[in-house]
Amino acid sequence: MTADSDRFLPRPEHRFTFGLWTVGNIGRDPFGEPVRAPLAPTYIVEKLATLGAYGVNLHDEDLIPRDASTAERDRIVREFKAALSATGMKVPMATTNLFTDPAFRDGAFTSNDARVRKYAIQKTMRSMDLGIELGASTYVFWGGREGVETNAAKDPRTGIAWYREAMNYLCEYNIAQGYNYKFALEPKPNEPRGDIFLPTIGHALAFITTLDHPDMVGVNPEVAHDTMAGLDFAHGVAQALDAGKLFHIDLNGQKPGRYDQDHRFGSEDPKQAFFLVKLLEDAGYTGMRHFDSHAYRAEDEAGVWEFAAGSMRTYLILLDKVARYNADTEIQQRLADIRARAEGSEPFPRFSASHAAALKSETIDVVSARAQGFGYERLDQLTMEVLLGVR
Ligand code: DIG
Ligand code: MN
Ligand code: MN
Repeated sequence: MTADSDRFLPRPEHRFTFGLWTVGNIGRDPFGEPVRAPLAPTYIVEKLATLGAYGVNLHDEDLIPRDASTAERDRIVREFKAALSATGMKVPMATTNLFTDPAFRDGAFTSNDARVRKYAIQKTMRSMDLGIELGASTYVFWGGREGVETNAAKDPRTGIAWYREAMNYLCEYNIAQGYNYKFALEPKPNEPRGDIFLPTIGHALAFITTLDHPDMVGVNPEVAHDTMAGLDFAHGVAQALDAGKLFHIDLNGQKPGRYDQDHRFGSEDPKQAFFLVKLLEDAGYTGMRHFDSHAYRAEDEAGVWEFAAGSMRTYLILLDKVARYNADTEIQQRLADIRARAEGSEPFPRFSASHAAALKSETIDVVSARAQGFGYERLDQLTMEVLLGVR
């Protein structure tokens, strides 16, 4: 029997990744100054490698200061690549910081200043170049500043049209450069803008259908962002999976109706996290398990690494719970009974006039259907008992 610590010890094959900005979060918030010193990207790579992570992700400015000279940029990239090769850590995803620069005060791709919209596209192309240099294959677009505080600012259709203009242009750049990135839009309902364009997975999926290269673009949903909006995150992920558009995922913890807490994965709603992990595993998701989250502001650096280790450990513990759930005979028998009732006596056929005519005249036993419950209370209790460790 392997020791408990071995069973839940993260390894690179688990494909856990962290943004440099996550463990590098210095704890600044709207009401307080930083509480932790900045961590060098190379140090972050080394520390996460020792914890068993697979890789790191980054915004351009997480690695290269906005005002860096070309020589400084090349030195920083050289040193970072040396840390990657020394540790075997990868960079699966890259993205652009289109939210810190004051120029983005009214948005980046959707700013009411044409110069800023051009600057945002220029900055994204340069950041795509950096991502390719580091081996990234997924490129995330989180439009944190794409929105308004008042609809007096712009017709929302104009904002969406400018968003599409930028995405179409950058899809062409991806093709022209031969980068072969998979683009992933990251929805969020609000914060830092009063209301953000593409607020949910559904809005993003609809927007993708209007692009010139829809096949190139998917989504990068985040637990906290759907939860902030009071939505069931697993339902949104299921919608993305159904559309073949789950290109990446941001894992964390969040209480409904709060600001974007970005807490440690599984720390707020273990049942929601369990069913998310079960959905991803049932769907055969082979992408990165990316934690876009950070340690509590009350923590020092030691707490940051506890946060990182706990994120991965919780995912592995939930994987073990999924295995227990799938091996539990009473749970599986109850699920089989539900499936039998759901599937009925024969599969529902595609439409035909003859079938429609027969169906319209069929006598269906709705009376007993009205009377029969589904046993979900017992099934959910059994689920809770697996999660609480008594099954
Ligand atoms: C916030 O949820 C955003 C930024 O952290 C980043 O641009 C993106 C990548 O995961 N998530
Ligand atoms: Mn978030
Ligand atoms: Mn995110």
